[in-house]
Amino acid sequence: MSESKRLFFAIALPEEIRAQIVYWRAQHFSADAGRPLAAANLHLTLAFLGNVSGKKQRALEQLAGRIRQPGFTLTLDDAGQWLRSRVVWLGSRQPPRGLLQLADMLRAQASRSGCYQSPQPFHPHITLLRDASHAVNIPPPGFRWSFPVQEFVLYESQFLNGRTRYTPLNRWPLKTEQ
Ligand code: 2AM
Repeated sequence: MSESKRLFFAIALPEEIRAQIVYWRAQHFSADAGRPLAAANLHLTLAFLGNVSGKKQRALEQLAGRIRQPGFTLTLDDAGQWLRSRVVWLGSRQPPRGLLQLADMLRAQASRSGCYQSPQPFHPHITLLRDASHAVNIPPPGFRWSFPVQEFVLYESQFLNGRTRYTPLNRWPLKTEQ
């Protein structure tokens, strides 16, 4: 039997946006605010799958390949902190409908395939800091980060040598924006 992998579907961020976010984060948050995610790891999760066997991974990939959703523009114009999960995040004041529909579909497919999905509503976000256990001042994002989303990605999450690494395993295009 093949080994299981810890998987999630997400949206990748363009490299230049990641660089701008990391610069903004370094300017506004001191070292004791929390543990910053590496620039390469910044992403927006659509559906967390947990530990998945090779067989289930292939089934989920087939289902993902059937999704015919339009692309959309993602604007990162909101930031906040969740003290319960101890994260500082970036997000959208008005998440695009395409993003919410895509996440709904992937979460429904995951749930039907036996991957536990939290009953909590989906709050699209990009985690910037982990272990942010005390309230910090969150400035508004300095300027609007906007970019077209034309695909979604299946990532493997690994913890190796004390570091978390997200490796893209597969990706699927969204339909061209109208
Ligand atoms: P987070 O950044 O808000 O913690 C990989 O762990 C990605 O899956 C992260 O973006 C994480 O969101 C998300 N995720 C959602 N549910 C999770 C869970 N139960 N355990 C770990 N990660 C989860």
